[in-house]
Amino acid sequence: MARGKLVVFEGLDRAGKTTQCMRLVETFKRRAEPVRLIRFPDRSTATGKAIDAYLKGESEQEDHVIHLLFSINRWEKVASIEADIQAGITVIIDRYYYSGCVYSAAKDNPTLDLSWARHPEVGLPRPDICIFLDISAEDAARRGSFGEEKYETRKMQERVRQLFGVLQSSPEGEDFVKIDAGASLESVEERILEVIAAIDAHVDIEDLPLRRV
Ligand code: Z5A
Repeated sequence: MARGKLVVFEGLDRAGKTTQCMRLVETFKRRAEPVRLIRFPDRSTATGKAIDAYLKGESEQEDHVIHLLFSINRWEKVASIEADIQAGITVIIDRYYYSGCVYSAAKDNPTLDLSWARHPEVGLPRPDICIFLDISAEDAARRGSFGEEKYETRKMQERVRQLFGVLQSSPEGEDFVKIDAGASLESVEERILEVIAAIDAHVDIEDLPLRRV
């Protein structure tokens, strides 16, 4: 039996990640292909609840502490992600450790740069593909409701975009496929489906265990 794929969506706030993840899940279901969707942060666990309170401004956390909580929130799911992939289920992830690294590094804390931020993520399952929904901070802001959560400011989003660019030009960048997220919902979806179809061409689907970060 072929293993499932690990597909990650990344991008700025309001890039359309959740919308496109849901559409992709529907496509898989229509084709009767097994699929599971995970969103990070998963706000339902104990760490997720602490993250949620922080993002909503209901609690304070030191920069390194909140970074590590986001990382724990991913590690809590690793065993089930690996089990699903092994069982032939494709796992789609809405935000992953790339967000973890860039949002923390965007705070410009002198002891929390991209390299420090990446350490706790080393060993996570590495995705077969990271679909980066590319949108300018300006266009994302036009989609509304900026300012409700901690990082939803124009300044933060611009710095995050810059740091995603740094990640994409590092060796890690080979996992990324950039898609113009400013296009219509339907054109973005069409491009995503092309990218997913192409994964089979460059990933040995029988390969287990998965590569690691
Ligand atoms: N964070 C972190 O710091 N460290 C970490 O390790 C992780 C995350 C994992 C919460 O994340 C915050 O946590 C986030 C990063 C940080 N902070 N910020 N900023 P989240 O994933 O829970 O929340 P989010 O990224 O803010 O999700 P979002 O606002 O839902 O964005 P989205 O999923 O990319 O967008 P969407 O909900 O699909 O669409 C937004 C709107 O645009 C909606 O009205 C759509 O109908 C519309 N839309 C979508 N696509 C289109 C197109 N193509 N055209 C026109 N309109 C569109």
